[in-house]
Amino acid sequence: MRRTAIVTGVTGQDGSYLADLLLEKDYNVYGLKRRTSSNSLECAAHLASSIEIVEGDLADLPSLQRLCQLAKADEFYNMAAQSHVGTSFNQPVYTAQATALGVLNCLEAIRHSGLHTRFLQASTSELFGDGGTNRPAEGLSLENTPFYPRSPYGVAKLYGFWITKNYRESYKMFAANSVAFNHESPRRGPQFVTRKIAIAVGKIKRGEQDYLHLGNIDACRDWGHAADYVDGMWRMLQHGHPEDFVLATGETYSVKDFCFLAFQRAGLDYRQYVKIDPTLYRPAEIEYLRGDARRAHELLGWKPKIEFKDLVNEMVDAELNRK
Ligand code: GDR
Repeated sequence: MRRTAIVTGVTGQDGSYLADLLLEKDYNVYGLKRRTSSNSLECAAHLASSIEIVEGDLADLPSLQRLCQLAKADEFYNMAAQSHVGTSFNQPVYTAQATALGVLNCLEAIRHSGLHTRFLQASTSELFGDGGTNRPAEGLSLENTPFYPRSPYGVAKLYGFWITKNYRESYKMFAANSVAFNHESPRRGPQFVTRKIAIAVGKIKRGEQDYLHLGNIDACRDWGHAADYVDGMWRMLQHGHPEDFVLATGETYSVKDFCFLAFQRAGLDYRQYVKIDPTLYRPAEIEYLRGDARRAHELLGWKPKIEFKDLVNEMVDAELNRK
């Protein structure tokens, strides 16, 4: 029988890649979309005729309850959030409502639906902060790293992580957290650093922009491709029992490394174009992230396929080809 899935945040990068994957696997997909005045489908524009788009909001429990009753889904993926770390310092209350309480609303909607819908919470490496002073050599993992979030976003995600675990233990729900390190693509929102760099390379190459202003370019991230990460999330809901898994590449690069490769792809030297703007520094920063996803590899057979350099090239090429 054809399986059915609900994807919140379907108009974003992760939600749209996940919907692509589920359609390939012949699922019926219901995508939750927040009402906005522009009414744009953003990353989900190509999905308009192949999935059911339903308007609703993570902060509005009745809209989630209606969606659960309508879809009678086998799987529910919560990919929606206020997901920009920098913004969370300026909008901490909204971030808590969407990114923390939104998870509780999803779980409550499923619990009271009477259905056995499996739940995936898109959690994050931001739970770890920078891993503390004794950063493990093999990378950060749920087994070896205490949580120490460094932003209102990270703190909100921490609530989402624990409430998912709590509902799993309290109500025997199949509910799992994917603790994903940074994952990027040409569909990444323009305010995140990788896409901001890629867009700037395209504009500078076309003569539409002179400089790129960035904050902390020494920050290091474990960057993978979003298409690989949604596959990991799907595998988590096919697993024999609900568990939380880290998804990461195990490699780390600085923002400066990203700039070097991105500008090089366009035949440019980043040092001539990148300017540091101190106002883009965050009140609290995570300097270094590298994950250890060996458990996902061993138990789910998951490994990221797309390498860092290929990710940078794909993102820059998409911008260079933009008219
Ligand atoms: P991050 O992603 O905070 O790691 O969270 P982001 O791309 O915003 O920042 C990465 C690093 O780059 C530094 N940086 C800048 N960042 C932005 N956005 N803009 C700049 O101009 C800039 N200059 C330097 C940042 O300080 C940071 O160190 C992402 C989000 O997708 C989260 O939702 C997700 O949970 C985590 O990844 C895993």
